[in-house]
Amino acid sequence: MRIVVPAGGIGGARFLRGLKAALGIDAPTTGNQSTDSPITVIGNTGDDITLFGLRICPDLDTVMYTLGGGINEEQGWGRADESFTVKEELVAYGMRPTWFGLGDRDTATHIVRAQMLAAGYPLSAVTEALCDRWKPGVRLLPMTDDQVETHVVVEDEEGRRAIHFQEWWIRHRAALPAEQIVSVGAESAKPAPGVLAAIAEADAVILPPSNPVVSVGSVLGVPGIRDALVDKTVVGVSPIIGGAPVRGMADACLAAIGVETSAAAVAEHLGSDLLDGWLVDEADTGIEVEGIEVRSRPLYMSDPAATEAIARAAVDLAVELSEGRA
Ligand code: FO1
Repeated sequence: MRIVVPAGGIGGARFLRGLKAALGIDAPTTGNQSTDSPITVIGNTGDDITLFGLRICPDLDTVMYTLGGGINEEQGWGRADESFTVKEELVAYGMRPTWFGLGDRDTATHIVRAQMLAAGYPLSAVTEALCDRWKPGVRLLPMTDDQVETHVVVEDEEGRRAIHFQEWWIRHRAALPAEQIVSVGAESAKPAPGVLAAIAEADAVILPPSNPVVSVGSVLGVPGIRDALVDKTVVGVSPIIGGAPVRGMADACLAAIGVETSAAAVAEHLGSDLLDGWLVDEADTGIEVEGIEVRSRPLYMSDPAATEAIARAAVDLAVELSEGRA
């Protein structure tokens, strides 16, 4: 069974760990897992930022580290056993910005990526090379090889301006009201090699509980991807439980686009032409969304077994609905 998962960072990566378990994809083995895994991840690259001459891809790295066993578990991003000597030295040189938590181990990933990009390799080839080491057990594709960056229009005492998503997210903790969220470059971006083929060949598409605006939304914003997904059976897992995001600050992003922070509103926002099924938590039992099959079950990814059960339920609903489509 081939499954495509458009994913963002922390929530998406944790869900993918459960999906691998549900499909019996065991721990990293020898050989390059990216080609023979039944799971293809279309990773969000809108979070990407260039700092200190390095190209940093937070959501691709979060998926790669989480599934490859290198993630800082409690943080959900960055490497385990990390140190910040390079960051301290950059500060000592007066380098800006100082708000980005650049870890020493993580810096090696960004150096490999910067070197390969400078040599002319596309991001998809870089990602495959990095996954040769981490063996995430899924095929990890960037949503595009073109540069697409999420920027946020804000206004404060410094005036009205657009800042990079990372500055809004990390420095301002998304507390600065966002007037607009813009995917800079999306209109001319093309799906990365293999993305449309993976979608066409998929038996099911699952939208994990990633941020529906800046993660899943960014992937859907690459021209051609959403249209390709509409033809498939798509089941989403709500990132909102009982009116609040489980983790992260999706509510700040939803407010920026005028969408209520609720499981029903997010499903309506994603669209009944895209979504066939929508898993919501028991706190949201009984909600109905026109044209979408809503099922409720516990959705807190509280431990590996719970996460695997959620992933299993998403796959089972996709199978049920795809048989209905046949
Ligand atoms: N998130 C933070 O809240 N603070 C940080 O200092 C930080 C640094 C960082 C470094 C590398 C990386 O891959 C991710 C990092 N993140 C940090 C998370 C980042 O903001 C991502 O955009 C989130 O994953 C949101 O999707």
